[in-house]
Amino acid sequence: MCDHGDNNKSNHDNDNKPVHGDDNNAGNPVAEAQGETLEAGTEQNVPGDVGTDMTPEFTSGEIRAGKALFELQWSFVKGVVGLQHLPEADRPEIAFAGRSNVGKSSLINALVRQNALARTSNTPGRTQELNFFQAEAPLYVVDLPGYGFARAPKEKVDAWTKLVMKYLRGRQTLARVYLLIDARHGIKKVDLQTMDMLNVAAVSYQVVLTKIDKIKTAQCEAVLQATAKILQGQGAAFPLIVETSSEKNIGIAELRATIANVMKQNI
Ligand SMILES: Nc1nc2c(ncn2[C@@H]2O[C@H](COP(=O)(O)OP(=O)(O)OP(=O)(O)O)[C@@H](O)[C@H]2O)c(=O)[nH]1
Ligand SMILES: [Mg+2]
Repeated sequence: MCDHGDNNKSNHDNDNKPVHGDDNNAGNPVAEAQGETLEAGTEQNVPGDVGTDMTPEFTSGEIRAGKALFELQWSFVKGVVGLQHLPEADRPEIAFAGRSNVGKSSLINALVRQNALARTSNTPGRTQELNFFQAEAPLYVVDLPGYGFARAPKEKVDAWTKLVMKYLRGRQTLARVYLLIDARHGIKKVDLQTMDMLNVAAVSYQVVLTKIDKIKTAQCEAVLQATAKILQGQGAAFPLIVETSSEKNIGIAELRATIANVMKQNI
């Protein structure tokens, strides 16, 4: 998937192109999202921008389930500044974590195909609350403030970093954390600290490389290998890495598919 030359818009992101296979749940996107993957083993794997050992391969059913999940109307529920304000833990949730400016909010917007559901900015420290999003599906999507450097007062950054870590450690219904890593920089010390914390708390997490449009294929392959090597020693890490570009819509269909799988496994 690192092979992302000019023509490398993800094969799976042509929203007008139906994926092959019967469409028994047509008209009911949630049922489709939950049902299609049951047959996944019988469907043909989707060819295209997958092909390293550690990048996921998906069946057309899984890709379709992901697509259906994020075709739903996603909306903002609330911004949380203290754990006492968390919404009721009545459904699985996934959260997007990572250093400030890594592209968490942009990735959520790419998933839901909306430019401004989650607020983004050039300035590190844009997201300052735990922002919850929902749709007609049993899943919360949570956009987290970034850790590391942020252009905001230190006390504020310390407070939201503490809140994020507490949330990540303690939220019962957190089904998976998507840990975003800027593909230009790879895993940094502060990411390793977060991974350690998630390992200790036994919270499942999966690494997503972001902004791969900004680097060449060889560099992307190198960071992918280096990341996979680090993940081998991490107890709670899901071993497969998703490489993405929100800007160029690369890897977004695959990420949707992993999320649909997580939702299915947790309801
Ligand atoms: N080229 C490129 N730029 C991206 C991509 N994803 C995000 N960006 C840019 O990176 C900057 C930060 O994006 P955000 O989505 O706000 O990052 P964030 O991780 O939510 O940042 P905080 O909320 O501050 O922690 C913005 O200027 C985005 O336009 C990508 O895939 N490719
Ligand atoms: Mg943000």
